[in-house]
Parts: sequence; structure tokens; C-alpha cells
Amino acid sequence: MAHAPNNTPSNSRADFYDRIGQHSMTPLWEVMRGLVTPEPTSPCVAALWRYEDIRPYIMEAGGLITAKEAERRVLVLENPGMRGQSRITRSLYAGMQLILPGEVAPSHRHTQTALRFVIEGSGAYTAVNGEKTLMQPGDFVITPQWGWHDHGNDSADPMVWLDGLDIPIVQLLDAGFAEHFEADEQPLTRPEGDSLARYGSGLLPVDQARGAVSSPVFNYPYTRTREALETMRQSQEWDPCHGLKMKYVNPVTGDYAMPTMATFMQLLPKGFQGADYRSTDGMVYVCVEGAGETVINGETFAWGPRDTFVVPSWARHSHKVLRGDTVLFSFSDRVVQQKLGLWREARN
Ligand code: GTQ
Repeated sequence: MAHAPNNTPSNSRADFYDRIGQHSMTPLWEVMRGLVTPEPTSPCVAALWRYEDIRPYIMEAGGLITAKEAERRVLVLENPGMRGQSRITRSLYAGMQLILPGEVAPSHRHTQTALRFVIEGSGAYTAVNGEKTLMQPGDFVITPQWGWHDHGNDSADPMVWLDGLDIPIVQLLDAGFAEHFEADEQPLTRPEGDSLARYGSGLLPVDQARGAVSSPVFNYPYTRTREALETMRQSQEWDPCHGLKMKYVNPVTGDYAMPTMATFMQLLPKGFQGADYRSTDGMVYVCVEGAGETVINGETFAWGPRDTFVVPSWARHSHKVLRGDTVLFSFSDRVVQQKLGLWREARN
């Protein structure tokens, strides 16, 4: 009888949970509904960073710290639903990097894969694995995992680009390594444009092996991408959700250009009103040209050139063009999800 008052089912369970807790165990039935959900329940929320709003802070950072001291002078775009975690979606990192004229961001390498998408400025460079590439707005540039890379700016103006990295994926897998090069800048061993000529001209070296997991083309220039979209629009039927949407590919494998991040460029014609769409890959968008709005789970986000916005996993959304032909760059973890057989989409 002494135990009777404590012997209700909930008290005896709480006591049990305490006792198994001391052995680092917990009952699945108390957490299962949060673990195995009927559909994705992302902490990621829809968000928009208007370039006009954030540019002053990016430039202010230029007066606070040098690229050399910072190693990378970047303002991280943190998803408002996951502050303090340095991520824009659950699986991806994004940030705005500034390089001022005359600066060098010193050479290093890491197991994370990076993409650069040029937002502002012209003629700053990234050197990757012994080759330098000068960058222009709209260019999509790859830094493959474990490749030496440094950035510099010999132009007269600041350059800003969006960094996209798979940092949270590498973190999840606890597979991160990094090291510094012995000098600020790595030696250049190939002429500028070599990779694009060798791998990005519809040609490949005759004995080309399958090679690395990232594309050997490390700058996909916007001029070429834009021209391709413009030519295709003449015969292409517009997709009701995506307009004319292309993915960047590794010419050696035909797969996405990087092993962990899928990248896309899409043209939405003047007056386009997209239909509802959702997919399990949370998507980061940058507007390159035109202007429009995206309705995400009923909330409207209006964007223009250089603005960045994020659509969470499985969020229903539609794009509408408000001004001119519109071009959107985007990236997500779709390549990973497809490899794992997890990716889903719905057109409703
Ligand atoms: O340029 O190497 O935004 O290592 C974060 C980590 C950029 C870079 C970032 C990095 C870099």
C-alpha cells in the first residue's frame, strides 16, 4: 500500500524513463510521432533577403575586417527558423562574400563543396586547383571538395557573390577536414579558360576517365547560359510550374555538376503565372533578371534582381513574373535526395 499513490500508469512510466535514462536509453513511443512523420516537418521557413537591404551591411563589413584577416569575409544568410545554425535550409549553407579591390582571400581547402554565384562586380577571380577564372554577374563557379582555392580582386570595384556550401551535410556525416595552403595564393599551372575549353565545349580529352565527383568545368559563364535559354525558348513548351528550367551538369558523367548540391537556371517569360509545385528539396533562389513574386505556403515574397529567397522542403509555392523576362538561379540538395531514393515532387 505504501506505493499505491505513485503507482498510476504515468508515474510508473516516468520512473521507468528516469531509470532507463541513466543507461542512456529513451522510449521510442514517446518520440516516434516526431521522428517518423507523415510528411516533412522542416524547421526551415520561407524567407527573402533583398539585396538592397543587405548590401549596406556587406559593404560595412568591408570596413571592419580584411578578407585576409577574416579568411573569408562573409555574412551568413541564416534561416529565420534556425538562427545560430549557419544554414539557409536544413542541409545547406549560404552566405554573401565580399572581396574588395586589391584583396586576397588566402588559399585553403576543405572537404565541403562550394558554389559561387556572382551577384555584383566584374572581373574578380577565384583560383581553383591551379587555374584562375575571372567572374562576371550570373556566373556559376564550383570549388570542388578538397581543391585548393583562393579568391582575389584585381578590378576597380567590390565583388559580391553568394556562397552555397554543403557544410550541414558534411557536419551531419562528421566528415569535415580543412587545411591552409603555405602561401596566400596557390601557383597557377594552367591558363585561364583551360577547363572550359577542355571540358565545356562539347569535347572531352580522348582518354578522359570518369574522374572526380565534381564537374571539371568550374565556371559556367552566364553569357553562355543566357544565350542557351534564349535559343531554346523558341521551340520549348513552357512547363506550367518551372517555365524553362535547366540543370547544370558535369559533362563527364551527365550527373549534376556537384555531388551534394544540384544547381539550376530557369527562364520565366514575361507575364508568366506558374502553377503550384512542391518538392522535398528546400530550394535557394537568386533572381538574376526581371522581377516577380513567389507565393510560399500562402505568403507572398516579392523579389527583383540580386535578391535571394528560400523555399522550404515540401512548401507549396508558385512563381509569378511581374516585370520582363525573368531568370532565376537556384540550388538545393536534390542530387543527394535522388541518390538516396528520397526525392519527391507534387504538382498541386
Ligand atoms: O570561400 O572557401 O562562405 O571556406 C564559407 C566557407 C566561403 C570559401 C564560405 C568557406 C568559403
